Amino acid sequence: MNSYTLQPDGVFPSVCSLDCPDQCGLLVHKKEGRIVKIEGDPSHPVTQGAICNKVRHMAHRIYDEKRLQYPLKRVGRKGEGRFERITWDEAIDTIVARWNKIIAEQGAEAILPYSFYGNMGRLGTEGMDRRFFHRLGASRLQYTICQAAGTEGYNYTMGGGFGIDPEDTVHAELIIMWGINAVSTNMHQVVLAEKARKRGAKIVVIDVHKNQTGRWADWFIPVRPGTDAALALGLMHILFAEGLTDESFLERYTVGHAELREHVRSYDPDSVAEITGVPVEDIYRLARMYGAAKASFLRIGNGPQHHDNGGMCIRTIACLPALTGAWLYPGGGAIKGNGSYLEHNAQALQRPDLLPKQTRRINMNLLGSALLELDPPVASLFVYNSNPAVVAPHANKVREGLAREDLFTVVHELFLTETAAYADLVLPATSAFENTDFYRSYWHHYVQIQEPVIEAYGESKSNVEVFRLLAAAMGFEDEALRDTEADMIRQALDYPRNEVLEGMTYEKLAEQQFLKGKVKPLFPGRLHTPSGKIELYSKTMERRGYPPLPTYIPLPVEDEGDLPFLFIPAPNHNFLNSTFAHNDKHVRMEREPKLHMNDADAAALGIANGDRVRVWNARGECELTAAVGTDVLPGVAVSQGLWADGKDGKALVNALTPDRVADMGGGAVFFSGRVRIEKCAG
Ligand SMILES: Nc1nc2c(c(=O)[nH]1)N[C@H]1C(S)=C(S)[C@@H](COP(=O)(O)OP(=O)(O)OC[C@H]3O[C@@H](n4cnc5c(=O)[nH]c(N)nc54)[C@H](O)[C@@H]3O)O[C@H]1N2
Ligand SMILES: Nc1nc2c(c(=O)[nH]1)N[C@H]1C(S)=C(S)[C@@H](COP(=O)(O)OP(=O)(O)OC[C@H]3O[C@@H](n4cnc5c(=O)[nH]c(N)nc54)[C@H](O)[C@@H]3O)O[C@H]1N2
Ligand code: SF4
Ligand SMILES: [Mo]
Repeated sequence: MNSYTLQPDGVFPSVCSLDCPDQCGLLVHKKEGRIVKIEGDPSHPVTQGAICNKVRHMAHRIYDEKRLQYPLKRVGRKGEGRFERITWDEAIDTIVARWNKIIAEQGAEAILPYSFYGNMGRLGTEGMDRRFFHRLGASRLQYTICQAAGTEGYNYTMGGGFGIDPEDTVHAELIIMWGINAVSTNMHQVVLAEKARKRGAKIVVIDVHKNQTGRWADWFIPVRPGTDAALALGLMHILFAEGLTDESFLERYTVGHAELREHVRSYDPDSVAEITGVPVEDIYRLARMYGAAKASFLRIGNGPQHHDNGGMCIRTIACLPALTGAWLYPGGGAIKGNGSYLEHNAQALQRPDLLPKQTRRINMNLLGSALLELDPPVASLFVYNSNPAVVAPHANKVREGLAREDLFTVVHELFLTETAAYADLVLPATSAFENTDFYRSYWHHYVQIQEPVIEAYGESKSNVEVFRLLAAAMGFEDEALRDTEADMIRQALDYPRNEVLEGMTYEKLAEQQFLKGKVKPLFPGRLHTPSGKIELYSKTMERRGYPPLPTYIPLPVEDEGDLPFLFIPAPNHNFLNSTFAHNDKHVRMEREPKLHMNDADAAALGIANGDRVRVWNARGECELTAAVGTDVLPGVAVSQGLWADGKDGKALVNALTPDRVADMGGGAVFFSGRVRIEKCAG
């Protein structure tokens, strides 16, 4: 631990730990040992001194009176939230005794770790935790809840998480924000786009909801949920038909352009308008804008891929820049995610070689079924960095699983979340400002370091510390389970295979706080696809039983007659997933959970703006406040935010979401569920 940074007063460089592409550099101001102010680091080339409202108010969360300080054991019923204070020794002894019993009777695979990226620090999310569970021989979680379908789809086209440098997007002439609510979820992309706009760029937003990002656009294009692939194919139809393609780019850098040209003939603008709800003249206008611009930039968001057809949808959109050769111009091309550039040495960090045998893998999107139906059953669940009782699909099923009396659940958390309320033991976690860790953005090209800025809160411990403690208590003697944070950062960055990380060391990061990867432009160059080119036709997909060419696959229809609305429960502005939903300051900023409806639908149901409405399907129900207008198309209902259970426990939108898996990657389909809506009585 760097004692310099623990001085009581001063300004300390830091990094935002939240699951947000911007991964800002921060300056944390301290007075008498406490954080008094958090601002953006003006010297960070992407942050440039600006951060979001959520993190400017982060100190309210760090020092929230509800923050956990001590280990707790449950004294009430599961889910009730009654606990009493115990010591760390008692907590660790209890876990070890229960796990040893489970291992003796059922084997270690009966233990399931469940986590996500509540804190993006790699040591705490893919480091000591993975080493520990590998050595234990636990079941392995598939991390599919966020972008799994879209990532697989994008990879078929582009060979990995490789897009353009966002800092180059200031040079774009046309910017299309496709299914991304960037004003809330990627604010520095908006700042960069504003710079491009000042130089004459036009900004188009394609979304199912005219939210803050749609209102900011020069042109907002509403589309029916789950139909974006058809729109992209319609654009391709026109680009080919009107000779707006870059033939030399297609020839040099793609495979399958002749097949694609033939294939998209059937996606004529009339049929596409019918499917997508986008008028024919708008499809022509957009295609011609896209065809005329050289440096056109697509920022592809998470929305379109949280559907049953999400993988294929992103695979399809990702083909577009190849048609016009946009990749060759500064600021042209696309970003879906840039996570592959800064790839560190994951084998060294996670140590899969410590696994005694290849244990079963469990898709996190099927947590409810895993807890209720798996055979052999899950006997113990260890949750950290995540709040599945609120964020996982089919939440009522998840909660039924968590309520199992025979399930031994441990939750490592900063707050007594809805998930923690079901735990047998709750362990207090440090905030990122109390830890050492390293961070790499999945959007910009910087690697950053965090060193402790404040002392650990109460008796809280970091993820790395907890897993080191558990390893020692289980009697595991492997050196990898005793490594320090600095050791682990060194091991992760020691990766000669990835030239982008060349020259990046722990020491340099500690000195400079952030370092930019040595990223080369994608073209001219060889992609990581089998052909080394952009695969408009993919033999890999063909082998795996997918259509080899980009294709529109309609969403499966869940009982359309009875369930007239497609329900899109997206994130909101002032929370980050369910983080901040437990902090009064942020809840006040967000006010209340709403349901955006089209005025024609509302009128037909006798619903007026501000009415309480009940939203339900066979999986569950919730109650929201109607926001009636023209921000969504008829047949679509949008809510924003993963609200905590709160006073009435009625804002649990994931009570309604399906736990089907998407077409690719085992991804989640949060946005493909259907519901009914009625005005609440009284
Ligand atoms: N403020 C804030 N920032 C966040 C988060 C947060 O919760 N709050 N979450 C973080 C995380 S983990 C992630 S993954 C990212 C996600 O951030 P984004 O990439 O912005 O993804 P979403 O907000 O899930 O959805 C984006 C948009 O897709 C739209 N949409 C839904 N279905 C469709 C469709 O079929 N077609 C089209 N075209 N649009 C559709 C939604 O209306 C929404 O406006 O944001 C991160 N940043
Ligand atoms: N309906 C609907 N559901 C969704 C989505 C959606 O758009 N709509 N989005 C989905 C997406 S994209 C994602 S990524 C998931 C995210 O789901 P989660 O990863 O569960 O995200 P959060 O709700 O932010 O919960 C993170 C938890 O980790 C805790 N935490 C933070 N730092 C630490 C730490 O250092 N140690 C420990 N032990 N705990 C820590 C926080 O207190 C918080 O309670 O949600 C998914 N769920
Ligand atoms: S949540 Fe995103 S925008 Fe806000 S400070 Fe963190 S990285 Fe920056
Ligand atoms: Mo996510």
